[in-house]
Amino acid sequence: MPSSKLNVCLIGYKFMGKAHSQAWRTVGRFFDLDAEPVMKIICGRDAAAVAEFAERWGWEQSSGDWQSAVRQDDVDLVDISSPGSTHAEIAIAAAQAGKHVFCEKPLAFTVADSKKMLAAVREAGVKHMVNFNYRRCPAVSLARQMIEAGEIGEIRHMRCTYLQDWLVDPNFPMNWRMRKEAAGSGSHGDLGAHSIDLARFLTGEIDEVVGMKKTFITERPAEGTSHGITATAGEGTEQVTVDDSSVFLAKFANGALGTFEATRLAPGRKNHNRFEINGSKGSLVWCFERLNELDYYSTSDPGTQQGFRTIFATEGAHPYAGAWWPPGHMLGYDHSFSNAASDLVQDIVHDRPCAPDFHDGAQCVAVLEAVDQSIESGSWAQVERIE
Ligand code: SOE
Repeated sequence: MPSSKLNVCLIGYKFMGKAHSQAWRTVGRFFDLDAEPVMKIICGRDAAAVAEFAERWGWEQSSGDWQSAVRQDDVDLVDISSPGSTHAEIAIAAAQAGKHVFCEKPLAFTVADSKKMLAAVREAGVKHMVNFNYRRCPAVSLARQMIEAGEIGEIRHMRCTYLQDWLVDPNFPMNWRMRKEAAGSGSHGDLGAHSIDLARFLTGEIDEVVGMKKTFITERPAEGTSHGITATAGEGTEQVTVDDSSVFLAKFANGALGTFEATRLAPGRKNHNRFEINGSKGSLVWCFERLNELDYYSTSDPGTQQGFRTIFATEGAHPYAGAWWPPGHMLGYDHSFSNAASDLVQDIVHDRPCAPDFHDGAQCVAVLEAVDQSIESGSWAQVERIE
């Protein structure tokens, strides 16, 4: 066990709170880290519920008061897993208290808030990371290595689709993810943000966009209880204030063309986060529903043998995979969170920049916002470059 410790304060104890708790529970056991993450304190609005969660998941303390918790002397890192509407206030308070900050996506709802968050972490000189977890699926990290090595040549197209179906049923009740004030937007910010991050990670910066969004089911049964993406109905109905579906076209700075589609209304698609990249020498295809596989087509294969091959990214040589199970023993959703936690701890200990950091988070918000501007104006919109 390493001699130094990194005390974590987690905010949020629902779906993302669980995913982050699982990461903090496992990361130090599978990875050789130079500091031991300690599950110091977890915060949530409902003090009784969060106390129960702390007991179940092994957090040392729990609290209903995040403002005090993020300032505790025995906290080194604040991990924000609460809804998007809370990110800016918590991240800025944590940075001002001198704590490193890990934040769920999207970083914020507006470029203006993202810039304030970026300024706060820069001013405080603390480490900052946004949890775009899909970057850390081994097959996706491998795709990046292959692109950097020139395996598919010059990129011409990137096709991103992020499709889910949990809102197909018009009787699925409201939860915070369908309220603009809590979620910022619907499929656009929740799912599109992931695709934009993968696009920036693999293909590069986006210069211009034009898009459209639609809410097909405008009213739903009111919320009774909700957890993650499940909910029970209460009395009456409530107006949906975010988009169900969003699509946009993009021009990348390197000349590539992009298409993006995000929806929660695609029957049969559960967590269909997929990209296809076509380059001058080959193509790469990945989909979260088969997250361990990366499909690769190379124009340099002999003519008689050309075709997509499936790389199973579960060998020790593949990014992150070696830290887990013997070859072929498959990783899942939760591993991407642990992989991120591992990089974050090592970046903090060794004083290295994190990726994706708040600058990446802000640049992603700039793309989301430019799409909204294009919808308002009915024409292409320039994406602001964040300093
Ligand atoms: C719900 O649509 C959700 O949980 C997103 O909020 C996550 O970011 C995504 O990874 C899976 O789907």
